[in-house]
Amino acid sequence: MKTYLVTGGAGFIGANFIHYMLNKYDSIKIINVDKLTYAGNPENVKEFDSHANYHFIQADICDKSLEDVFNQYDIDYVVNFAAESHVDRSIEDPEVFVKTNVLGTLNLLNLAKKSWSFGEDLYKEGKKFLHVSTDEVYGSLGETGFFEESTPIDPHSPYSSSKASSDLMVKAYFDTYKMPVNITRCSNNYGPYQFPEKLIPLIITNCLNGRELPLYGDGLNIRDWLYVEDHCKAVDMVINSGKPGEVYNIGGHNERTNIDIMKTIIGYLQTRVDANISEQMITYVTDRKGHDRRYGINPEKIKQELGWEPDTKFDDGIVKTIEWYLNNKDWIKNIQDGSYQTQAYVNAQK
Ligand code: NAD
Ligand code: TDX
Repeated sequence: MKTYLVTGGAGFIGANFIHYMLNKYDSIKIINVDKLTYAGNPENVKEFDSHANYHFIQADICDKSLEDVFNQYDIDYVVNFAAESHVDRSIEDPEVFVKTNVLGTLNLLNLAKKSWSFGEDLYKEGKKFLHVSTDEVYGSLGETGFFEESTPIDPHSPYSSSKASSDLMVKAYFDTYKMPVNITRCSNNYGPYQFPEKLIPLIITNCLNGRELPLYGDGLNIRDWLYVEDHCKAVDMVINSGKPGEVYNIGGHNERTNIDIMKTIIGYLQTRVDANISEQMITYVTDRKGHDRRYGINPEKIKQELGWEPDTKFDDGIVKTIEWYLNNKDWIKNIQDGSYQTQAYVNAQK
């Protein structure tokens, strides 16, 4: 039985990954280490509270005493989702991004290295440190071309710079110590459990609450959207079959302008929920500082080498996502009134 140390598993993608893995495999164990920052919500994984192969630990990835976790459980795979993830917050306060994203990743690398006791030039079979990164480390594209794994990193925001720094540290542990690592760089995710500060859940929840829909700049910035489960499937494949030391880009060629995303959500909710939900709710606001214009992933490497393909088309994924938020109004309410954090604390103490 393989044991996975998943960090950040109470957040959006980490929680979806835990759902994906525990539903797919009977014979794995998952240890979820999450600090429960504002972005962590134990409700996202509550259905596994009494699952025999799941264990939750509230801890900071920067904490050196996490060595106890490596000692207690025989960890085979580290899957590092934990991060400060919101670009706008990084522009306001970069420091915590460096602490968690850079120093936290370094701490995990050190703990894994010690626990796996690598010798000289030794790739240890069956061990893997998978670092979940982002296409934002490549910077911004013009109107043509895509991010390749060979595209030089050129991050612009404090968030993407911190992710790029952690990527380089992971690469150093492969180059220097031969630690079997992979780095995945995925495009924008959407789906259930995404915190409503990010574009898609923010627009859905603001539509439902009759609030303005803030659109940055001219609304024509482009993001490449992937349904979260397809990202989880790719991470699983890279853990099992990715060549040590390699970077894998993940994306489904689904580029949309932000205004297009807003109009799609408004159009669906207008007929599904309330005819008063309209494009008049869109409010053009001051642009994000240093706002990257366009992201677009070339996923050929993961397709060719590992046989990965996305399963969910955007038109289906966005409907599934909107319906999830409509069916989980208490989840939204608990975030909006802040009770998810008290609740989170109480649950974590159990
Ligand atoms: P999120 O903000 O929803 O979740 C982050 C989780 O990490 C939270 O549960 C939080 O409590 C936890 N965390 C934060 N600091 C921690 C610390 N110091 N110690 C332990 N836990 C901590 O983020 P997400 O959107 O799920 O992103 C997960 C990962 O995927 C991140 O590394 C992000 O850079 C990457 N990524 C995200 C996207 C996207 O579109 N959301 C795309 C590509 C890559
Ligand atoms: O209110 C908004 N209005 C708006 O126009 C918000 C929150 C965003 N935007 C724009 C900015 C971006 O062009 O929408 C686009 C998407 O914004 P975010 O949801 O904040 O995502 P982004 O900045 O693209 O970063 C996301 O994808 C890559 C994740 O937050 C990162 O963690 C991931 O690495």
